[in-house]
Amino acid sequence: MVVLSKPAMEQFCIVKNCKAPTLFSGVPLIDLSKPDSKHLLVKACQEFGFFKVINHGVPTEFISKLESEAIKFFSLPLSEKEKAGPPDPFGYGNKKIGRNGDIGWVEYILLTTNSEFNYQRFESIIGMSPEKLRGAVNDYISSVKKMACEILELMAEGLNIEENNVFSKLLMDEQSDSVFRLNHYPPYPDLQELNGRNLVGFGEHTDPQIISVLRSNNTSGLQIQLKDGSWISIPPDQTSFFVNVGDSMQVLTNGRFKSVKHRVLANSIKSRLSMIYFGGPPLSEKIAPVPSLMEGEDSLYKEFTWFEYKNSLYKSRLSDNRLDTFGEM
Ligand code: GA4
Repeated sequence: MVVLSKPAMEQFCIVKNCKAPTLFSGVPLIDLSKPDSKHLLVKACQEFGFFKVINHGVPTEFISKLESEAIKFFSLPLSEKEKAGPPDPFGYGNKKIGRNGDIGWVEYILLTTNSEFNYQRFESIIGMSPEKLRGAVNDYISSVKKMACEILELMAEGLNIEENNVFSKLLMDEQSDSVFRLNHYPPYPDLQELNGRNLVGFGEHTDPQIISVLRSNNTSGLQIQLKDGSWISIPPDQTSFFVNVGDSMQVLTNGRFKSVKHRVLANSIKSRLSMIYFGGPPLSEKIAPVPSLMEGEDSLYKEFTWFEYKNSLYKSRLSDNRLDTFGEM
């Protein structure tokens, strides 16, 4: 079993064990094979900014191939894994998240999906083949991106936007600034120390991009925040995908769709492995509400490019409300 080195507990974020551990049974379920899914999708994005997808078309083989590469990597000694770090911004990271002092009970690999990531970092790591890893990541991402685009097209249809591919074109663009992340949350066995509270694996935040598509193994931990501020635990499901509305989508829909606040709590028994595709626009893209959604409405946001948003987000802490800076007064 791989454990992260024992931290000074005061560095970590610990949360009260409220009603959250009861698994929530009301996660909206979107069946991509059903023609009426666009209406349910819109409702889910307005209410939760979050839903679960079945009949997604991503081959199981791609998921298991990438999962086994990830398990192989995360099972290695820290000194080997560190050869693929630091995440500057891409590569292996351990506990430190971002640049401004956030930490979590997590280790991860962050990759870009457009420009060439230098897989040579994995060359000298025992038992890893950069080519095999690259192949597994590329097969997985191209299939998940296809599903994400299908979902984005359904969202646009559900919002009665006539313009074709208004959202999906942003991900299809060769310059799409998308990110891929493999997160490993080792079990945290020292529960007595926590007095029934929970150690935070990945602190609360919203995703800055347009859409995020997550697949995890069967270990719980993911929680989302409801509109009333309460946290609910999402039952894991390794055969489905979970989708988050990101900050950029909230802006594109002039606030109709909600960028969902979420976090991951460490598990005391099992490790959690998740793979997340963050679909972002090209850097030069203006992030502004779609004109046809603006009839009789003012924009809730100042105009900004994805490049400007990224610059500001890397100066922020994980839990900051990053869209605040861009809200119209
Ligand atoms: C959250 C979503 C993605 O995981 C991520 C994260 C990024 C990072 O890990 O480098 C950030 C975080 C995320 C938002 C605020 C900044 C940047 C950590 C952090 C404290 C890759 C992303 O795009 O934004």
